[in-house]
Amino acid sequence: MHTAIINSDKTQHFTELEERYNAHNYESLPVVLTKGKGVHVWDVDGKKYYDFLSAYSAVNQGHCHPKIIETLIEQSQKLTLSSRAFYNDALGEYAEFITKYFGYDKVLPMNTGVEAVETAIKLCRKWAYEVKGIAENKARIIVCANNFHGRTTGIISFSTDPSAKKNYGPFATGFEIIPFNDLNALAKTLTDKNVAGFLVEPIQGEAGVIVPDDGYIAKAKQYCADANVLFIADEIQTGLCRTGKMLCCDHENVRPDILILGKALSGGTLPVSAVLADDEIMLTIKPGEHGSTYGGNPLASKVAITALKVLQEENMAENSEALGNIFRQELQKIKSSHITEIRGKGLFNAIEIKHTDKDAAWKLCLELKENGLLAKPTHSDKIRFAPPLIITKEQLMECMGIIEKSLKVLD
Ligand code: IF1
Repeated sequence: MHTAIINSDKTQHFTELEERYNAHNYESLPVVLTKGKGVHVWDVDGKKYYDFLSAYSAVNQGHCHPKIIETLIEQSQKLTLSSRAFYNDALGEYAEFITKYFGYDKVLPMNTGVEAVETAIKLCRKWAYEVKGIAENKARIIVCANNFHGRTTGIISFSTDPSAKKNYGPFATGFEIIPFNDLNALAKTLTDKNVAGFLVEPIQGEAGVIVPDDGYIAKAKQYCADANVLFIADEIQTGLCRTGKMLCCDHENVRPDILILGKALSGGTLPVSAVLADDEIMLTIKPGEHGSTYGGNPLASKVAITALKVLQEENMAENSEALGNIFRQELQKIKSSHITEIRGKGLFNAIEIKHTDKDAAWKLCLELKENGLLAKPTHSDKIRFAPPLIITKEQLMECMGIIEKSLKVLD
């Protein structure tokens, strides 16, 4: 546990309330937020911050985007949930919209990201047995070391992070872990005829924004195609313009066999996730075999349409690409001996901190907070910088000043 000086009664009240009654499954930065608009959030004392986490890329469109909120309010006064026991007049419209938007035959709607990953795994296995012809229970799915795909018992079964797994076993089988960004390792595992799919984040987020070599995604896709293995892209965090293209796979003109989306699919208003695939894969799941009470609800359906529309209307991919380049250039110019690496694509970036104090990244985040910018350390020595994609160049330059000033705390 890190300690921090809390110098406001309100902050103390709300942090204590959470600590007293809420499970201790997070170590939050000591700031209590009450309002968000665009690239900014405000704490309970009225202090304004730039949000450089964007709720882990769920608010790519900016906090409380007016069009998304308008849709949310409008639909919430009409029909929020029908269950899939009946049809509703929003899901079909959404399904048509999102499948045409990304170019797939079908969508399977879920809620959280991890549910969508679970769905993709089930789809992949069904396809393996019913289309590819793998013998029952023999299908294997290849994943990468240092992956992050969520927190269910199924998904953590193939995590390599001890803190995600310890004392949560026994674990599910049928997964093989290979190093990320290693085409030889992939080629080797693909010789096994029981391999059904390769599940990968095009850039590893939780691992610290690990960008693979140029060509890795395209070649991995090609190797999978040659081996009749499904290429499954977890774009929950990298998708929806975060990395400077609509999908991170677009950087290499790769169309995944199964595409997984979440987070910004609702612009941060409610949990909405989706799995996209063509009929050969999607129609292997039959009525009654998979679903979710809230999946495909009318409120989520309408909100997701608007959330996707505004990404395009406001050119968020282009802005992410352009400002991401500026961000990394400007960061290079700040000559801090404590930054050992700057990496990223679009507005999905991270720095690595080297310091004798192992709490340096945490301390830097506290200083950034003091100076009006919120970011969160990961793995103790990395900080992710991922502002909403509507940030302007002027705002970004102001943030560079905050970062430069804050880095002095480490001198
Ligand atoms: C937490 C990380 C970010 C994801 C990818 C699936 C999911 C996620 C690629 C699951 C979720 C979140 C979850 C959040 C922290 C966060 C995170 F550091 F853990 F990895 F963003 F970088 N696939 N990522 O990134 O989606 O079920 O949460 O909707 O605290 O666990 P979910």
